[in-house]
Amino acid sequence: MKAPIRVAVTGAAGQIGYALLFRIASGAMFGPDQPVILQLIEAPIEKALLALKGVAMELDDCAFPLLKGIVQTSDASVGFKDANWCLLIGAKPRGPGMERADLLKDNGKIFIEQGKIIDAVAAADARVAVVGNPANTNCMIAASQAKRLPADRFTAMVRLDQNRAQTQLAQKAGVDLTAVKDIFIYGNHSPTMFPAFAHATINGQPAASVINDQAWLQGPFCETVGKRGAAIIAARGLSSAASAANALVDHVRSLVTPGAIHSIAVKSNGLYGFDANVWAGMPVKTTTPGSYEVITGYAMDDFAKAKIATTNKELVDERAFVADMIK
Ligand code: NAX
Repeated sequence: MKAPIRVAVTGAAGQIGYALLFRIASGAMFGPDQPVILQLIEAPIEKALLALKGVAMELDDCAFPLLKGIVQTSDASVGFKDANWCLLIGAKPRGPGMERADLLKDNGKIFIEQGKIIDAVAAADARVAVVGNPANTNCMIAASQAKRLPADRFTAMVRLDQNRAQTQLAQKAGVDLTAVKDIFIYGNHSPTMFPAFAHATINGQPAASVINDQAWLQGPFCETVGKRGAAIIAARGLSSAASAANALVDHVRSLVTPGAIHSIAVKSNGLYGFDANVWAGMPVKTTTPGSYEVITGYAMDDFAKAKIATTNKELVDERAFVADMIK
């Protein structure tokens, strides 16, 4: 039996946490032979900590063979201690009438603190995956605090957008989901992100020629993927949770599987028209478990360049809002 790995999860008693923890404990994220210790971190609020206690009781009641321990805490320095993976889901939601700049600043404080603590106490091989919104910029903020851990350990999740795009293409073409490959998300996890349909394939053929409807690809397809989160809130009365948790399982699973090709948001070095040092969704190939290289060489047409410019501008604007915090 392998030694257990420590997986820290913030916002563990929230919606996504509730849909996620059972899948980590069952082996879906790290594989059926990898034991885990869950280090669950919640806000120091009585109601949240009580809810966390209930979640931990349910985890116990599942009798998962791979689950070797549960830590419950509101102290991040306890929760991130020796963690091999830090899954940052907890964030402040946007309240009524709240400006985007205020949301960025309030979350900035959380992610500055968590970035510092992770850098101080997490395991030497620690990897960080950010889900809490605005995920890309929160990830950049957390990474900005790290002196020990390199920036490529910090990734933000765009996998839910990738999964949404894959399903939309399969449904439009009337093919099985698994026939769709190489659909990657560029940019911000927000309605501006760009699902680069021109590089996707369906049964090995260019998706654009199989679907043969450029107006749909440029219009309704991009719009449906971009606004899917809002459509789910309108239908369910709550934001995406199970699909977000599933996407995080996929994000981490792909990152620990050498050879996997997928989209994650990583620190830009100027590729594909993104400003250096914003965290942007890109195609990557996992090299060794937890490490990746950005896939280069995809050609962008004028439509793609314009979409990337828009999502890049949003990322640059978000960075400007928090620039004074991360100096
Ligand atoms: P919930 O409000 O259900 O849960 C969030 C939990 O985080 C709460 O239990 C809260 O007490 C806790 N929390 C707040 N501040 C904390 C802190 N400093 N330390 C530890 N815990 C803290 O939200 P949920 O639906 O689970 O969504 C969580 C985040 O994911 C939100 O920011 C949401 O916008 C974001 N999402 C990101 C997605 C993505 O693709 N990147 C998709 C889904 C989701 O919208």
